[in-house]
Amino acid sequence: MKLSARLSLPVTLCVVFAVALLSSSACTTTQNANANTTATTTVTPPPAGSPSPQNLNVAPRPQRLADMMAARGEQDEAEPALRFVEPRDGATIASSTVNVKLALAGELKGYKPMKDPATGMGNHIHVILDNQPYEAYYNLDQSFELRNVTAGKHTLRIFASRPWHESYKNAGSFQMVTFNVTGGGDASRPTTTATGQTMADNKNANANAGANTNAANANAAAPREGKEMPASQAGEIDRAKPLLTYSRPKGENKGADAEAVMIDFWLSNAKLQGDGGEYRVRYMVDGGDAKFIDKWEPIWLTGWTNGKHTVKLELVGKDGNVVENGGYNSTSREITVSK
Ligand SMILES: [Cu+2]
Repeated sequence: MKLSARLSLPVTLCVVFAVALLSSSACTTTQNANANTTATTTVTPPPAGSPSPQNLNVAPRPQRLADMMAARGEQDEAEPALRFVEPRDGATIASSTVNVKLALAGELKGYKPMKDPATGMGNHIHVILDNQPYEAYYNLDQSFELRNVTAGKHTLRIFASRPWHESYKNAGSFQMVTFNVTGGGDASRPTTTATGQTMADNKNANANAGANTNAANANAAAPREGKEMPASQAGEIDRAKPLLTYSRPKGENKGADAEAVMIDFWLSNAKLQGDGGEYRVRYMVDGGDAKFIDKWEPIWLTGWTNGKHTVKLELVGKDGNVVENGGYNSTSREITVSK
């Protein structure tokens, strides 16, 4: 995949330049320039049936978010520190239900995960099993249930988030454990894709999770927060190596969230070029032009067309190649946008 992408680009450009200039040396020059900048990109035709071309632009933080931040007092300067109470790092769990229990400390400045029943929003924790889309966890007084987890090795990543899903980027906010599940209900596993992920169940599962959360607000005895997890396995992560954790966007983006869609991620062991480091985050929407994020901050993209889109986020090194780390540093998500 990576090899063919690297080969096909210079080849395509060679053909274009050879025709234009009738000179084989132009190919070499183009290839070299390309290798150095990596900013040149292929243009992929829009998917069949797409209504109109999409012209995405990077926009400043939406005013409504700036207003929310102002109304939150000091919360956005908080440095929440999370810790796994369970599962413990390296634990073996003889059940397909994995209870996630977290302790929150640190410089909180009023930060408290909690869903406001009126708005359905609030501070929360992003919980990421293996490299699946995150789940939102609001009430830390109760554990979050990862249900139907496949037997085998898993990673679990967590970090503190704001109501609009922007992560807290202080060091203590992010934690990762690996654990092993034995037994459990593997026989009923849905069929999986080559990457071990089952995307087909996400919609129903999300709808169920939403229903459960609403019920929990209405009735304290209702089931705790949780999610039926599609099958997945841990990537072979080296914790000392650079790691990009994909966070946003995911799922359905409606209304104001669809006007300006936020890209946000967590970075471990890697500093981006604009922050004095050597790494870049490469993003690609619908297989189009590769663009780069050079500071560890969220960006907002406007100009989306309604419908399904794919967003790919990758951590690349100086050489322009994805930094390998268990496959987590190149992640694609399908999202929907409805304005
Ligand atoms: Cu969130």
